[in-house]
Amino acid sequence: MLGFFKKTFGRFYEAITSRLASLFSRSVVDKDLLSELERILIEADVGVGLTRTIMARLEEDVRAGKIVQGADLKGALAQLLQAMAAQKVYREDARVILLVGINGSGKTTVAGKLAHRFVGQGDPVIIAAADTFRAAAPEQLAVWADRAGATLVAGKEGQDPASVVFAATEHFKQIPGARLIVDTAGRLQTKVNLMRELEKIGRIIKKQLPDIRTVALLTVDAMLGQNSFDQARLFHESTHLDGIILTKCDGTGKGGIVFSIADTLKVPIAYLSYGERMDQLTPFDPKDFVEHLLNS
Ligand SMILES: Nc1nc2c(ncn2[C@@H]2O[C@H](COP(=O)(O)OP(=O)(O)OP(=O)(O)O)[C@@H](O)[C@H]2O)c(=O)[nH]1
Ligand SMILES: [Mg+2]
Repeated sequence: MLGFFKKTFGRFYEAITSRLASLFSRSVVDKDLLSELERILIEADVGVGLTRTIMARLEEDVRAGKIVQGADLKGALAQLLQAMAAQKVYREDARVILLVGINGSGKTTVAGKLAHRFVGQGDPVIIAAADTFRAAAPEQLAVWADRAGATLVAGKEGQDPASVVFAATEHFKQIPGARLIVDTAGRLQTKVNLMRELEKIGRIIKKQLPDIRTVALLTVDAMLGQNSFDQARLFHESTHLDGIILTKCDGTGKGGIVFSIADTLKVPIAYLSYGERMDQLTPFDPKDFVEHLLNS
């Protein structure tokens, strides 16, 4: 498991892990060490506010004599980070997944990866190409669906995406045990249009499949760092978000973003996506994540 994590997320961790190792090996935790830790957390995109909270707790433990050596610090930090990343836990049992996110954040790629994952678990998968805004979108999705062994339901360019979703839900009803993944457009003429469209899609699903557990997952490009929050908030306002998929984790060393997202948005991290291959997606496990982050 360690090998898998290191190989996969080596870069995602690197800014944090290697620098932390030298702190944890010291025999005394002093002011200098703490400010070095603070710098590392901020540079790893843990976020200024959250870093302050973490530092305040650790300083308290130092004052109380609970943290003396670097090893104590490691234990305390591990507990804090795990608690933060695990505030909300994502359950993977939804039959319908609505993927939302700004353009280029990795929705279509994730649709393919999730389809591959569920097909691997033995479930028939239907993908709805609800991005009818971009001409090439259904073709891109068709390639993924084909590779994953999923069925694609697509419309024509410019067709009302809600009607594609309607057709997909009709198909879904015919196939026992199926999963439905809805890929949406990341860009419309205006944000208002985009949000209205997502609301409409949400309404169709609810009306068509009232008894089926449906979740909306937001793809967030990990490379955007702290800039991703404004977008996440925007989506959060019009769509209730059930989880975050952090994408392009292979492209950044700032894995600390995981904690600031979980803490700020109070939405669980559902998956980490880290490459362009179909199997490069993993459910997010806070305990594993923190363990590997703090152990180089
Ligand atoms: N390295 C890397 N590239 C990725 C990852 N996920 C997506 N990409 C690439 O990022 C680009 C955008 O990904 P898409 O899946 O098309 O994003 P989208 O959200 O569907 O974009 P729109 O449909 O335009 O809104 C593509 O070139 C992908 O190959 C990832 O985890 N790692
Ligand atoms: Mg797309």
